[in-house]
Amino acid sequence: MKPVSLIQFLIEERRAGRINAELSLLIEVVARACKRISVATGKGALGGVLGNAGSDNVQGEAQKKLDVISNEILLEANAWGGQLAACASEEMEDPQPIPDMYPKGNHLLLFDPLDGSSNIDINVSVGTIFSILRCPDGISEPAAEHFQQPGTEQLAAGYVVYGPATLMVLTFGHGTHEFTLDREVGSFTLSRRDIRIPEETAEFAVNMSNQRHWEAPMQRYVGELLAGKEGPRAKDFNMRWVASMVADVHRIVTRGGVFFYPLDARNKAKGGKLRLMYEANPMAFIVEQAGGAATTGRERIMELQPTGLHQRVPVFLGSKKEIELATHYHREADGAQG
Ligand code: P6P
Repeated sequence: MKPVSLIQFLIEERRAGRINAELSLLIEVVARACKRISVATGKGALGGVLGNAGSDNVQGEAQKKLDVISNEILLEANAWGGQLAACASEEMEDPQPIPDMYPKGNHLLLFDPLDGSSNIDINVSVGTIFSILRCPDGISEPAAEHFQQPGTEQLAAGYVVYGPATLMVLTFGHGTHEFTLDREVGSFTLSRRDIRIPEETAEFAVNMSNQRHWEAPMQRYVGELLAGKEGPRAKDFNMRWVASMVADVHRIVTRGGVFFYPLDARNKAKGGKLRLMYEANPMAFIVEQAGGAATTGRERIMELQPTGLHQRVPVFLGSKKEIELATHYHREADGAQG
């Protein structure tokens, strides 16, 4: 079968009326920026880009040089195209307006420019996560509150995983699709159309070192997985934890599974660890469009009304039946507590 490039795919989708020209162009610009990030991450020690930047981000986390470089690449690529009103990033406290000398568009772009960057120095897959929203009408200088829209308002979401291959997984509400970067040609080529995540799984991803801090329903749910064949689930489960959300989610998108970053006694005051606007919401959109589910353990992630640009939430996502069961345990425990 003749390979379909990302650009050809987007033209097909425009012809079918599933995407407009501005959004199509915006996705192409993001894809091009991620190709540059792929080159930068691929240089490793030879590029002088490993190690810490010597600064902290808005989350108070030490920034890697590649965090800052990736953020700059995405900001520069998106400044002049005319599709955006502003950008927001994990690496920046406030939204970044489009410079006055450039045309502004009707979209808002949010991103985690290099998620899992603590893995860079050990050469484990990292990734870019992005989400695209509509800019409210009449707003030329979007502020944080204009970005704070529920995940159901997303026009598109995607991630690019920089691994042995560089892959982009993308949705704009009509299925979830995967594109592989053909480095010889320099373009993303469609490699999986209409991905489906199996509803059942025997593979889970969670940082087990936090187990003693989890809430009771999470202890119960994971305890049953660990009990395996002899336990109430009557089957054995396998565990994977890359500690790079994009890599863990891509495994689930590829072969099923579930991913958890639950509330625990240490992160409860902050609302969780992972960020709603540019990690949980885009991943939830991608997973739901592939037939999976995404909750906080209590409610659907995409229905949350955001209260802050860098708001943190618990994340349960992946194979539908398992997410439903884990969420049921949490709701049941809440009900029991009254
Ligand atoms: P832990 C990476 O720092 C990240 O934000 C996600 O990519 C990843 O899933 C999680 O944190 C890993 O957290 O506690 O295992 O280091």
